[in-house]
Amino acid sequence: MEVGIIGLPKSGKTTIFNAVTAGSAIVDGFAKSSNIGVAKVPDKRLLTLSNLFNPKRTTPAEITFIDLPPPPDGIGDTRGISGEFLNNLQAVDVLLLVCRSFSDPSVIHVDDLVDFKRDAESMMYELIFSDIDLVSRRIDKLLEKYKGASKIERATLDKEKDFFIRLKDQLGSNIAIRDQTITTEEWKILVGYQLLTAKPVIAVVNIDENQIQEQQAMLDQLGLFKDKSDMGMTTMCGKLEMELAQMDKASEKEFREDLGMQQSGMDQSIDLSYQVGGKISFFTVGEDEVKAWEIPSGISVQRAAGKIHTDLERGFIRAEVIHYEELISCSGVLADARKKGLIRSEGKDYIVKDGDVVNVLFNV
Ligand SMILES: Nc1nc2c(ncn2[C@@H]2O[C@H](COP(=O)(O)OP(=O)(O)OP(=O)(O)O)[C@@H](O)[C@H]2O)c(=O)[nH]1
Ligand SMILES: [Mg+2]
Repeated sequence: MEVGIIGLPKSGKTTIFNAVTAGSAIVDGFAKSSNIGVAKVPDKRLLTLSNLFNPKRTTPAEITFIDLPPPPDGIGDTRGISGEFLNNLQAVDVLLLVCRSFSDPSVIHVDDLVDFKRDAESMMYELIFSDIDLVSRRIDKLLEKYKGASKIERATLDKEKDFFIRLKDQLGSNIAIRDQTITTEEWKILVGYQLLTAKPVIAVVNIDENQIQEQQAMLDQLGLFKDKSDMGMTTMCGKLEMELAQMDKASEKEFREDLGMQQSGMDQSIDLSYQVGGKISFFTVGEDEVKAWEIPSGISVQRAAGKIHTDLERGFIRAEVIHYEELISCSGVLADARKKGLIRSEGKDYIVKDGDVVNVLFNV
């Protein structure tokens, strides 16, 4: 899964990119090219399994983060999302919107005053404008095609045109594609368009350390991101998290405890990206490796097997499945779980659940 980090110039995108990927991309000057890095999805269950199986390798699920520099003249105030920047945004699965709330006077702000709510809203408008533009272009193309079309062809074109006009009207009323009522049939038409407001979004408010106490009150102001399965929000002390992420694990732990930071803003951003992106994890266990695998929620065990190796999907026979909690109830001893009848035999259509421990039997 790919998460694209966007935001106004100097909002702290690269700083947050470094924090989530423990990277060290340069945070100075106006960025011109993207930074790409990988974050490990924090999962306590994986660590517990690793302690039980003592494997040679323990491999967490991963998310790719891309720090996307805005065009030189910036975005916001309908300066527009276009060109390469648009292509880059279209290619990601989830958008992570950085909203500046830190108030360092030495860091310029495009709009004199620091106001994370205004910035979040204006960025969300930008995404809407970009989609209106894309949809309008599609409508124009359809009208063009209409001229030389037969009566039957026109009926099909009419249907599609009406659909796009409906999308455009609602976008015009500030309703994102993800919030519009769209049938499964209609979604099929939209595949390939990569409309930006169809993508899940999480807002990360980049706060000062002295705003930690106010973080809940701040998030309450972002109603737009609340109570929706494909939206999320969190606060993060970008600069501090970046410094912590670059420390060795032991010092980092000590500092976090001193600062009273429970789940870090960094882990929350990674977790949220996973959730809003509709991802779940299943596990494979063994002496060699204990591993968490990222899959879209709702897929069959046969397709999930393909994530491990295409041979496992192609030659799939059946899967032995036990849920993490059940395996833990047997202290991770598979033989005990088997005796108790907790290891189920599942066919190809079984829908994998978050936390399933899976062993695929296959033949190629
Ligand atoms: N005080 C404070 N400064 C921050 C924080 N996050 C970023 N900065 C500073 O703000 C400046 C810009 O940060 P970047 O991470 O480069 O911001 P950006 O959005 O990537 O900037 P561009 O790519 O140039 O648009 C740097 O000097 C950072 O050190 C923060 O949480 N607190
Ligand atoms: Mg940057």
